[in-house]
Amino acid sequence: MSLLKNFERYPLTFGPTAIEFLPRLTEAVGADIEIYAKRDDCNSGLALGGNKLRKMEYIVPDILASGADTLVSIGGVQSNHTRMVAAVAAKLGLKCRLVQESWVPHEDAVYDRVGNILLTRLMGADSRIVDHGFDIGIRESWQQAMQSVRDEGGVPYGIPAGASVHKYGCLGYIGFAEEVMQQELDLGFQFDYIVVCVVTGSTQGGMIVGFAAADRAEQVIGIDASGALQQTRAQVRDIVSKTAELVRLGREISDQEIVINPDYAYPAYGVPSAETNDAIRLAAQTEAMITDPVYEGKSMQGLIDLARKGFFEPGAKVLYAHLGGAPALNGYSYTYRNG
Ligand code: 5PA
Repeated sequence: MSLLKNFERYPLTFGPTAIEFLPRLTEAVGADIEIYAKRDDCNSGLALGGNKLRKMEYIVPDILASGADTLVSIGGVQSNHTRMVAAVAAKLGLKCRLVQESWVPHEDAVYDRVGNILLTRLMGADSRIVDHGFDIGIRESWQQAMQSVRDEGGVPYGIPAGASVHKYGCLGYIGFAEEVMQQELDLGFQFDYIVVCVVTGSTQGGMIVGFAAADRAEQVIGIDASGALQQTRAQVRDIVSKTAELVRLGREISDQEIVINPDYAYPAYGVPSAETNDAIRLAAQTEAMITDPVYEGKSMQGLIDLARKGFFEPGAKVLYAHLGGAPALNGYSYTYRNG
């Protein structure tokens, strides 16, 4: 029985996302495992899709009930999340005000004009760039943006960074876990590990709660891309506990069930290492699967490295959760000028 049966969902995605075997990547990695991907990067027709739409499906009913006329959210300049909030606003006929902070120490002549922020502006959002550095918590600039909407006579609906500390932010990825378990029945086997990028926490958090219902939470391997492990771990811990209670999981989730590997976030949030770039190139050149330097490239790097180090036992079936994010590549055009 679904943990989500009492929660309303407003469809923004095409439905269950594809799971595909990645034979050429599996071979190139050269470990005795099989690599699959679940393609949440191809989940919707809204502005190139991605993980935030799964989260937003369970937040939209609350937005509509609130009577708000403006969505307010926050992220970095190349935030995928704010692109998705802008998309949802456009689709619902609401206004959108975004605070885009300088989260990434990256210099590129067109960084603030291409990729996510270009799409965000194109969808009519009022996007305001501010100077603050990286932080996944509740931000003053976000609260100020809400106030500025009120001052103008509007009714704001606030969505925190990555929709993560929102009451319903984790529900979408509980749905992901339930969807995987359903797909496993059709595939005729179970995955041994699910590898997922973690920053603000509700993607992995939802998976942990969803898989915990089958006592499989420890199979969810979070690869930190925040470079702020303690804060990210504390945020995942907090939202997992609150969400387990919200959906009446019926038991506590232990610290051991929250697995986050910090080894691939270097040198900084939003800055790819040479090894991240190698992973991005390998996935692109073997499977035409496009990953980005901020999030998915780091979880791909983690998957490849862990596989080569023997972290996954022989014969393991590993599911890479592809959460989207490719538009940010445009902000790194110099890095990939030769491929
Ligand atoms: C993001 C997040 P969580 O924030 O739920 O942990 O997800 C991490 C993640 N992959 C993984 C992609 C493509 C993502 O966009 N992005 C944020 C954004 O502002 O875009 C919330 C940070």
